[in-house]
Amino acid sequence: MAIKKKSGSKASSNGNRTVNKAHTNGNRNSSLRQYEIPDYRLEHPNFSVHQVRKGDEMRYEVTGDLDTPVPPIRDSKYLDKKQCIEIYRYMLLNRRMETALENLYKQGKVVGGVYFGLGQEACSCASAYALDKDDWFAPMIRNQGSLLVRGFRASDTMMQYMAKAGSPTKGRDGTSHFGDIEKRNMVSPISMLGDLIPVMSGVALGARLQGRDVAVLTYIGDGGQSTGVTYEGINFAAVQNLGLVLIVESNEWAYSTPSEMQFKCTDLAERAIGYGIPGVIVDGTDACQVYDATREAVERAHRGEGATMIEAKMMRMKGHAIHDAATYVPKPLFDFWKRRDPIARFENYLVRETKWLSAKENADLIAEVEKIIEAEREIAVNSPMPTPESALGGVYCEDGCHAIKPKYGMPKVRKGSGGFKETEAAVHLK
Ligand SMILES: Cc1ncc(C[n+]2csc(CCOP(=O)(O)OP(=O)(O)O)c2C)c(N)n1
Ligand SMILES: [Mg+2]
Repeated sequence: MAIKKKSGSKASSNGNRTVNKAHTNGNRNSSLRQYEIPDYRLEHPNFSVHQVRKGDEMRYEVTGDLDTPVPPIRDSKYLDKKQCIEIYRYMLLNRRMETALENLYKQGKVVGGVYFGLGQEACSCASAYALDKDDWFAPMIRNQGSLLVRGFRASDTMMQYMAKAGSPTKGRDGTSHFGDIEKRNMVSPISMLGDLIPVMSGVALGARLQGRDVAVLTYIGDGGQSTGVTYEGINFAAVQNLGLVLIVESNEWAYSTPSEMQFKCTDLAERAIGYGIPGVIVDGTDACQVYDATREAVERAHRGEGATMIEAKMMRMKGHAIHDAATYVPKPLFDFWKRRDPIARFENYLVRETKWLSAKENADLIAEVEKIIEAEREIAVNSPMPTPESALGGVYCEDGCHAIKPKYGMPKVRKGSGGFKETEAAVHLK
C-alpha cells in the first residue's frame, strides 16, 4: 500500500481532523483534487452483469472480456516460504472442512443451513494470518477459514452446525454465532449486516483507553456495506483514528443481486476517500496480495494511525447458503472465476513457480489435511446432542459468567474532582 507515514500522526482520541496526504495531491488550493487508491491486482477484469428480459423471464447476462489469462500470484513483500505454506494449509483445511459440512448436511446431520466461503479461502485465511496474537477479529459467514487460523478446530464449526453439546455454544446456535473474548480475541459474528463495524471500532477504543493500539479486523460484503451502520461504524473509527481493518468482500453477489445493482462507483475501495481513510484494492483470490494489504493495515493500526479499508475482489462460488443453487448467476461468470480458484492458484505458485513444495510434499500435505478433517468430522458426529435440561443454562446471568475484565490494564482516565459539574443540558432545562 503506498501509504506515506504521516508526521506526528499518533492517534488523537479527540477526533481532530488530520489531512491524509496520501490521498490528496498535496495541494489543497488546487481546483482539482486527486486521491490514490492503490490497486495490487495483476489483472483488471473487464465485464459486467446486466438484467435482461427473455420473454416473461428476467435474467442476468454477463458481457465483456471473460477469456483473459489467469494472472500470476504476486510475490509477497513480507511472507516467507514457511508462512506461505502455512496459509496454503489453512486454505486447504477451510475448503475440506466445508466439503465435509456439505456432506454432513446431505446426510441430514445438520440443523438448519450451511454457509460456504468457496472461492474466498485466500481472503479469509491470509487476512486472519496477518493479525498478531493480541489483535482482535470478528468473522462473518464466509470466514470459517479465519476461525481455523485463529485456533478454532474444524470440529468446533461442524458441531456448531449440528447443534451438538460439544460445540462452542453447547448446541444453542446452529451456525457461527460464537466468539472467544478471553483467549482468541474473537467477537461473535452479528447477523445484522454492518453491525460488527461499530462494535469492533468500540473494541479498538476500549483497548486504546487501556493504553493499547490494537488492530481490529472484520469483514463486510459488497451488499452489506450499503447499510447505514457501516457508514456510522467506519466514520467513527476514522475520526477516532481507531485501528479498524475492514475487508470488503467484493464477491459480485449479495443473495441474487449483482454488484452492478448495488453500487454505482467503480470500486468499493473508492468509498474510503469519503471516510478520509486509506482504501486499497486486492485480488481476493491471491493470498499474497490479501496478506500484504492486511499486514500493512494492521501495522498502521498498531502505530495508532487509524482505519483502512481493503476491497478484496473475488467471487462467491456457491449460492448464498446451501439452499440456494445460484441459478441466477450467468455460467460464464462462474467459469471465469473457477479458473482463478485461490487454492489452485496458490498450489501452482508453491509447486511450479517458487518450487517451495515438491509434488510429493504437496500430496502429503493434502493427505494430512484430509486426515485431520476426517478425524474432526468423527469428533463432531460423535459429540452428543445437548440434554433438554441444559437449555435452561446460559440464558440468565450466573455467578461470574459475565466477568469482563480490562484486558490490557485499567482505563487511563483522569480522576474527577468528585464535585458535581452542571451540564449544559441541565442549564438548558432550567
Ligand atoms: C441489515 C441486514 N439486512 C439484510 C440482511 C439479510 N441478508 C443476510 S446476508 C445478505 C446478503 C449479503 O450479501 P453480501 O453483503 O454481499 O455478502 P455475501 O453473502 O456475498 O458474502 C442479506 C441481504 C441482514 N442479515 N442484515
Ligand atoms: Mg457479496
